[in-house]
Amino acid sequence: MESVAAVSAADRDSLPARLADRAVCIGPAPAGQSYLRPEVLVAAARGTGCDAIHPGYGFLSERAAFQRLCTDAGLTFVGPDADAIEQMGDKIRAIAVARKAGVPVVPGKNPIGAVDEFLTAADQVGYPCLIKAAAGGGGRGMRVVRRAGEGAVALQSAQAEAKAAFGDGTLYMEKYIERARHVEIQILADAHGNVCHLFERDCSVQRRHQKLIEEAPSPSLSPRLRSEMAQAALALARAARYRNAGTVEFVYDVEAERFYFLEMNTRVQVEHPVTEAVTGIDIVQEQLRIAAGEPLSFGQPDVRLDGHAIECRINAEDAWKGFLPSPGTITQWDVPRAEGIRVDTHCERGYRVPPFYDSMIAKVISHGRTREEAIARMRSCLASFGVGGVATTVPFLRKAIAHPRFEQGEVTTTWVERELLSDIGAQANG
Ligand code: MV4
Repeated sequence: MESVAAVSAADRDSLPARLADRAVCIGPAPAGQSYLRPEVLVAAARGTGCDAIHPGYGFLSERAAFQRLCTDAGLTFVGPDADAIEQMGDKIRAIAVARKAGVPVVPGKNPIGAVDEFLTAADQVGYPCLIKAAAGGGGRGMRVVRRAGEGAVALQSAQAEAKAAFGDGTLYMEKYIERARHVEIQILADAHGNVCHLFERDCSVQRRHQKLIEEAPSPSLSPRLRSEMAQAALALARAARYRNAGTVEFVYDVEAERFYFLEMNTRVQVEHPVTEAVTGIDIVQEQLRIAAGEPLSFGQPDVRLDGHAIECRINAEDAWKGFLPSPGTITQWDVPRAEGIRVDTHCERGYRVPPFYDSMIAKVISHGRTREEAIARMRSCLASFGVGGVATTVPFLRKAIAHPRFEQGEVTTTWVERELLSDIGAQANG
């Protein structure tokens, strides 16, 4: 397969532009004038003779209208169809599909309109509860409500925020699971009725809903719960007649040892390499097979867990200044090569990290026979990971990986902000 990289002016001379068979410039550096312009991307694909567009994991990857535009232009969109994107993009519809498929959902109420409606529902499910935006996802526009008196203000501000951010102020509420882990199941489904899961990833190490470290398998799940969660994800994918790669996100209640469906992401995710490491399955290759109408290259019995994998996201940010972005020219780029280490990056010495985009500059994935070995390999890789010219999250990640709570595999979603940052003397705010 030949590849064409669609790049903005800022990325014209970048490593991915050179790695692709061809690169085509789709506009000026600001994303709104390049990567976020559906018509321009489709025209560039057609103009270079492409058959398909892989949308990646940012920008337009979960825009139903972009999928439709591709299809109408005779291009294959490497992902699910527009109806599936739309259905899962509406978190209330997604919950309805999950419930109908017999997947556990968090006690709550949707949608929620007036304050009295919220208060009645909150009395039933109990405090604390969580207000979420139907058009949100990924944690944007959420409000924890700890007592009835906070309800009115929380509802009003959540609605205003949702309306401003998504153009849709529809809200719903759930019981807030306080001691929670974020666990998600990778699925792949082809056009021939094969729906397989690739087990789970644990993404509990987050700060402000930005994932920092992910791993597979989850250190917190028993084999029984792992299997139940995977079956739940398959049931949802089947009920949604889902095709291509997707991730079914759950919240795992550590105290009750129960899991609940949260939402489904209809794209390949940043953290997919940990799943590739422990299953040996190339997820992007399977996405391309599926999009081409071919069957999956494996069946469910072929999917077995091999060891443990951890991913650290390396961002051009200064964790000691509240994760302040640090764009600029990379003057040193020494990436260790070692057994059980994969580094995905678009960076090299001399590259200018643009101020326009996400600050992630690399992903380090370690793989070992055990979690201990994966941690040891990650630790040794981070110890010799040398970047100059921009601040990075490497020093922060070294401390996170070495923290006893992480080593014990015991952290919950609030760990970074409630414990880790003060333990290591980093600043929680910019
Ligand atoms: C929750 C939750 C606990 N209880 N819902 C965050 C991302 C989005 N997909 C949904 N998220 C959560 N939903 C209920 N009912 C915990 C999270 C959550 C989280 C919450 C606060 C701070 C950090 C978090 C990290 C991951 C998940």
